[in-house]
Amino acid sequence: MGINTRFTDILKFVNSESYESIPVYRLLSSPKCQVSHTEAKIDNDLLLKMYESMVRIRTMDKILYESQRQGRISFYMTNMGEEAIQIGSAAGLKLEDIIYAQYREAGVLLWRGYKYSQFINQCYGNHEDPGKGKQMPVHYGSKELNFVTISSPLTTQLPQAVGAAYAIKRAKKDACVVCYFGEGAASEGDAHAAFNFAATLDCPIIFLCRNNGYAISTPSLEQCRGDGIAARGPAYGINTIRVDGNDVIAMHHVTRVARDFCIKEGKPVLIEAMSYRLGHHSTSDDSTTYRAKGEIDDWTKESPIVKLRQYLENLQLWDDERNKELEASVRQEFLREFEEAEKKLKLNWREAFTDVYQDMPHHIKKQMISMERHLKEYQEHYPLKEFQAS
Ligand SMILES: Cc1ncc(C[n+]2csc(CCOP(=O)(O)OP(=O)(O)O)c2C)c(N)n1
Ligand SMILES: [Mg+2]
Repeated sequence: MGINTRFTDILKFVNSESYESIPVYRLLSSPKCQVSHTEAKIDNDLLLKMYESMVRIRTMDKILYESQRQGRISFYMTNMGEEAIQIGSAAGLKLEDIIYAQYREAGVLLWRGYKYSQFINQCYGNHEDPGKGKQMPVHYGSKELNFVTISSPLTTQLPQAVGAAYAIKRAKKDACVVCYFGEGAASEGDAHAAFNFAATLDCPIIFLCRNNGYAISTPSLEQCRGDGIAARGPAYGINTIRVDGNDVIAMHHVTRVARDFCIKEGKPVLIEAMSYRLGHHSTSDDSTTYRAKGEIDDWTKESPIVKLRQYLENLQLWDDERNKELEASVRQEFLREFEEAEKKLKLNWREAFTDVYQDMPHHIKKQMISMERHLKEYQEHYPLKEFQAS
């Protein structure tokens, strides 16, 4: 079996209560907000960059969320409350590490250098969107930034990420794969396959579970029994840690140590980052129908931006004045990009028929020709000016 076998004549079932619950690694202790471990300390410039990035994500979320509400884009998903998971982990990685994300990890892309204009172009599906408007908003991807394009079906990224990690190992690269997923996605069968392949094939991958309390309307308490997602790690033979996902310093430190372990030992790590989804699941959801407002208010006080700001103020690195300036300048910058992107044309409508097959099959050609005729006849009913002419 590969484990030390011991025999007993005591008949006893083992369950999650037989073990102590896995503790949550935390450095920024509230309300004093002080880092208790020197080894994890981050220099001030990096701390300020992390804070600024978290504010940038929050600003983008607010504006793109509102733009969906105004009917300018079809859909949006916010990252609110989970900025520390994204920024802390991203800062603990190197660009050559390959990211497989779910959909609520825009901060990781931002940290890697994805521009506001690129986020907006994708959400608007204009002619500068590399996905040519064929994906839903927030399904970002970037080859240059080693960020594999998001796909909607949950958990597909996990086995794929393990395959990529195996390839990295065979190529003897000094890098790892980082695979983000929600605690809800962990209930899919693909999660089991991924954990087991990663463990048995010794793949350098960090499984980073964002436990934000909900999978749409299903609270994590109903999602699984036992000691959460982290408890599964040791059962697969994977080094595991649970961390306070609202503590950006702990997130950063854990990710750095996990990365070193993955690459040095050529083995996987599972991180369960505990946090809270402050926003609705998506713009198609109204979370007030299944959770109390008081719960959201309590978590807002514990949110990672608030915690990091308190810490920076304790260090006298931050104050109200600087905060106002940052918020205003980031908002202005975003709105400038936003106005530009709104003017950009969408691709020619014929693009809707391409890129599914390498050679367009006869039945799709027929559909395209009939669309052409239809648009000629009824052009006044369509906003053709918003599309490239050919
Ligand atoms: C295979 C599959 N089943 C169901 C869905 C619908 N769905 C989209 S997101 C979601 C909840 C996922 O929750 P979680 O993994 O916790 O991520 P979170 O949204 O909380 O970040 C569900 C059920 C889907 N996209 N794919
Ligand atoms: Mg969730």
